[in-house]
Amino acid sequence: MKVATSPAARQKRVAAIHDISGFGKCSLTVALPIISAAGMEVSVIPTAVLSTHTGGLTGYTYRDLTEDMLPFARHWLTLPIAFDAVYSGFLGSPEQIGIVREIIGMFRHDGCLVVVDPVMADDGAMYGVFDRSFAKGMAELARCADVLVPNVTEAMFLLGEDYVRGPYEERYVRDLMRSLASMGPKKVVVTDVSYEDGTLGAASYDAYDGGYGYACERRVEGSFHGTGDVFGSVLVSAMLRGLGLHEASKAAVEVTVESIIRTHEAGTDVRFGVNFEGSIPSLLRKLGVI
Ligand code: PXL
Repeated sequence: MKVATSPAARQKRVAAIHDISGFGKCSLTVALPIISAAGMEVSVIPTAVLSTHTGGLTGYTYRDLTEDMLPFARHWLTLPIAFDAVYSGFLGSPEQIGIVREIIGMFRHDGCLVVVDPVMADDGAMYGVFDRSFAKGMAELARCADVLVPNVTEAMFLLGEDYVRGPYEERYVRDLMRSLASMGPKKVVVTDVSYEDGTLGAASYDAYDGGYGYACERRVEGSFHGTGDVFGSVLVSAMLRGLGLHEASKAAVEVTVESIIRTHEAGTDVRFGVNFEGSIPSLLRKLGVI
């Protein structure tokens, strides 16, 4: 058996900072399989452990791990390891916003991509576990990102703007992305953007060269849970495999929409997450892994 051992074959490593929801396919139960399948090692700092996610399911258990996060990171600092990306998502308490900023400061170096998904809202409303003051804190975390990946609701809340329902004028979304980039992140991808009824996509902006991108597919009615995490995990995987921002965003739209269509056709309860597993082969082909 021949195993690649050249320096070019060094395996990349991602620090993923999200909750683990036992059932419902979101956050770490999505980030781990997707990023691992793409060939990257994933180290995790869990923010909370829940029996299920909080979107439309009731009675879930919730163990907040705020106290454990800095000790995790400080332990890692004693090891001879570095991260190619830090990818944060759902946080278990408002105090974790400052903690994640501190952890990013510990692990940031020239070759490390900091990707922040400011998970807190969807479809015009904050998630029940968060309030509007959480959005102000999230804006502080967003300032530390190299790549910021909000959905369109989160984008408006980060900027302190009232939610406006789509379809949108392209100019409006471009202004939104430039405003987000002026907070700090040089690359911005906004999901859940449509310019036309019946479509769903993501817009991207790279402040380094002023370039915009937009990728869209057909919209399936319904609010499918965990799709932001599928999108973010594919985006991180694709960028670490060397795709540019707009290409990576297109791959993430395609995988997310394919997963939604597969789940819709199977008639699965939308709260139970999407069948992203069926898209792993096509993801690996898009990324040139196979
Ligand atoms: O997919 C975002 C997410 C992650 N984790 C938990 C959630 C949600 C969205 O509702 O509840 C626990």
